[in-house]
Amino acid sequence: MLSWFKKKDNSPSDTESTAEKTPSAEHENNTPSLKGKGSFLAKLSAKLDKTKENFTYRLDTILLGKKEIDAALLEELEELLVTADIGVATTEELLESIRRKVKRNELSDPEKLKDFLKKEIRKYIVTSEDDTTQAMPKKGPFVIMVIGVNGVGKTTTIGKIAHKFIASGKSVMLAAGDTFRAAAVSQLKIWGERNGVPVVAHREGADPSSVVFDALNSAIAKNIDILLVDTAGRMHTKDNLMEELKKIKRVMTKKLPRAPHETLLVLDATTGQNALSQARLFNDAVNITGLALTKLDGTSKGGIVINICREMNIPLRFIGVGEQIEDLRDFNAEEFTDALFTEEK
Ligand SMILES: Nc1nc2c(ncn2[C@@H]2O[C@H](COP(=O)(O)OP(=O)(O)OP(=O)(O)O)[C@@H](O)[C@H]2O)c(=O)[nH]1
Ligand SMILES: [Mg+2]
Repeated sequence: MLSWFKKKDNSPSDTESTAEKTPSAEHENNTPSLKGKGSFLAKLSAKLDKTKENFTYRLDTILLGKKEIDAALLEELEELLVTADIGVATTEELLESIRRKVKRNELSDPEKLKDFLKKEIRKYIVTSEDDTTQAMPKKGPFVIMVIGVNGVGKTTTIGKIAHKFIASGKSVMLAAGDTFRAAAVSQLKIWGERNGVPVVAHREGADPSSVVFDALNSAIAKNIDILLVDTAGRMHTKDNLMEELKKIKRVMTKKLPRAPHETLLVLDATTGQNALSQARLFNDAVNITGLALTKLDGTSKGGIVINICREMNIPLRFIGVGEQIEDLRDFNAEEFTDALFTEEK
């Protein structure tokens, strides 16, 4: 879990590598045991079922019984890729590389086409995978500010991330920076109770920056490892929202110069292309360092993963595959494509 903590540290001098501190529980999903890996994959594959119905199994139907890769087949493939929300540009590129291979006689068997697609799709995702490093600061908590429009799953994702950190032995605190609705604070408090972690909250309508400032002070005083900051997804206007987020960041910096160490944008996979426009909008306003894509279990448009990785040069950290506390996965290109292309139904 939390793969970006495992990567080698080459960050500036006030950080240190946590590689040695990473508890073994974090490696549970990377064990070489085929059996373990198999069931892990099978579970992910089952969660992606709607996308598989719409993409993988339809791809099988298109390829079934075909003798050659001709224009008609490529047309069907094009429609399939576009409807799976892989994106027009990505679809065109994929088709172009298939045509090139076919022309050079390097690809003629429709059965091999599936493998080729899988490899190409993985390449898109891998190239966008993170090689920047994030590590625990020497002083103060590692601060993760979670942003996104309303309803995408910010608060739920915070609850799930807290669970992952707790499982790996880290101490966690939550900050209720969404003061726009009273219910937002109580929802975060429920996640706090579920995880057994403290929640710093003020009352509805309070200044989110002051909540976050208090939370930072408290986290530093209590030697907390990870501070997760919830934010509002809705303000009176979009500009208000962006200004609010910028202000929260500014206030944090006053207390901890490098905070937030991660600005995590949560996107809802069921909104398809809309997720991409949100990513651009937020990134223009506040510099996003990581993405979480939720509700992949509820959509047939899981191809959006490929689209987002290709279009946004921001690492996809997590995918949400359900409403339960354990339904958050570290995103891994290989696992994802394996799960997407596994045969079992
Ligand atoms: N199926 C599914 N549902 C999810 C997932 N992540 C979140 N949800 C659900 O999405 C709904 C909205 O989640 P919240 O966490 O309240 O979203 P939010 O972004 O905090 O919303 P606001 O606070 O209103 O801005 C809830 O019903 C969650 O249970 C996921 O990965 N899969
Ligand atoms: Mg919320």
